[in-house]
Amino acid sequence: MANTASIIERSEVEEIFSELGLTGVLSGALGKDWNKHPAGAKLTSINPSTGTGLAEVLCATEDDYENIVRDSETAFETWRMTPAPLRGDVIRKFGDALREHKDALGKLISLEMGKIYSEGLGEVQEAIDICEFAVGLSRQMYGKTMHSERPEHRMYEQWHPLGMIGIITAFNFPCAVFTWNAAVASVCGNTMVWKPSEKTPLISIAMMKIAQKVFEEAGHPGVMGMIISPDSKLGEKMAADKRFKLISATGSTRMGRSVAQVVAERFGKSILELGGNNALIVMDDADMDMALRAVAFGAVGTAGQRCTTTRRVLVHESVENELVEKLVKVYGSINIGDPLDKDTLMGPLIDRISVDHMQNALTKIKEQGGKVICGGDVLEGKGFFVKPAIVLCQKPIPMMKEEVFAPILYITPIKDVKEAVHIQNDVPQGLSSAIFTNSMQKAEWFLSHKGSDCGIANVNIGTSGAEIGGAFGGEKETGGGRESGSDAWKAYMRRQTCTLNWGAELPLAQGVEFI
Ligand code: UN1
Repeated sequence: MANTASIIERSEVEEIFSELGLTGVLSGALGKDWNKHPAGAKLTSINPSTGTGLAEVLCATEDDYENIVRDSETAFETWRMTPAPLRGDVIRKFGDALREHKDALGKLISLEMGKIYSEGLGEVQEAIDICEFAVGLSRQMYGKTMHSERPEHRMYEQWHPLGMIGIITAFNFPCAVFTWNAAVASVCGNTMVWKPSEKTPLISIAMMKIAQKVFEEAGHPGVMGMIISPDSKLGEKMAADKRFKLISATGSTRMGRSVAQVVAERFGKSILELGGNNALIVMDDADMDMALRAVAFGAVGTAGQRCTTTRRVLVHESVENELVEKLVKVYGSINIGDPLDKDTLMGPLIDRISVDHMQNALTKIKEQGGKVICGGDVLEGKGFFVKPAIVLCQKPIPMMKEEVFAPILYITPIKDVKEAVHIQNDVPQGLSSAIFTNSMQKAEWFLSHKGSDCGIANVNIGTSGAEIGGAFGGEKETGGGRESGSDAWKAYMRRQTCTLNWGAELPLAQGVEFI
């Protein structure tokens, strides 16, 4: 075989892959079978901690796309007929398999994406949790019954699967966000094709291989497929392809805007989980230690590369100095380096482009009057390491309205909760928000309809690290979609309202008389 793309140098990857049973050619086109004769172009997975290649993967071609889509459509015919609790049982096994390989997957996430091991493990746990949620859900996809206004009539609604769906995910949560969609969508009876980020092909292949093994053993090959390609055309093709009844897209607002338009044009459905620009408000009566820890994790965790990352702290003027002083100390004590080293709290950014992007943003921030009081430097040597930055802004500056996917934290003083919420909401995005206060009035005001306009609003909890039980997503340019828990499952199904006449007359609704 001409193509021999495979693991390059890191023995860790070799170990992890052999634990996961992933041997031979690494194909980014995974259909019904592990693609044994891939023909696509080579893509190198880069370790962001060293800047060197971890492994080479063969990308999906247009032919692979067609085959995988066809298999997925075929699989839908039998999967839809499988009772939902039995579908749940397959997802239970998928969750068990993730649990079995939790350490290896967590390690692979750290190697390929760069988040610290504890966060890598946390991400796999999030995937396990949503599988468990989906198992329960498989017996709870309830429809309502209504009282008909007509005699001897019964009215109810039921939920049917949509068909084949497309899942587009970003590099920062390659395992959890796929599973939020895949676990829920599959108990709903859908089949799916996943297009992960080309920046994290190895963890995506590992996840898909685990899923496919479980589905194959359960007698349902083809329910999950995957195409990896750095070519944005394949993503655009998915968005335009009528066979995908729903496109669930997680990523930048720019990507989401184009996906949404193309999908809407053909009357498809979409779930959009796009950019965030999350603020954390610290009031004068807040527990400072708690607030401090929440800000540190929210702003520095995952090197500022979560959509829920704390990007702005709006702090009461009377406690600003105290918070800033303590925060600068905390920033100074944060170990930056190898994400697999247990003392490390911050790993690298995903690539050189992100490093440059952060530097350009800092230049603009300074031009606009922002005062960088700590961090922001690029660390010399291998990999894509930076120091997290704190920027003081007496008043909001235009850059504060942009999501920069890097650890830049703005701190702005506020006089009261109303001013804080006004500044918080005065950005195009609306994902996550938080307030630290011990005042019930301030907390409730923040949570009221006059308060936070975000999809997530927390009290005495940071902006990131949401649990899977709630619906996840946000408003405005965040896209309005909801994934994960609560009743987010409804977006993966079509609702049917059924009215049944069991009488011998044909009364019309609203009392209309006809023949
Ligand atoms: C994302 O960054 O796209 O709430 C997802 C959190 C995580 C998920 C983040 N549970 O921070």
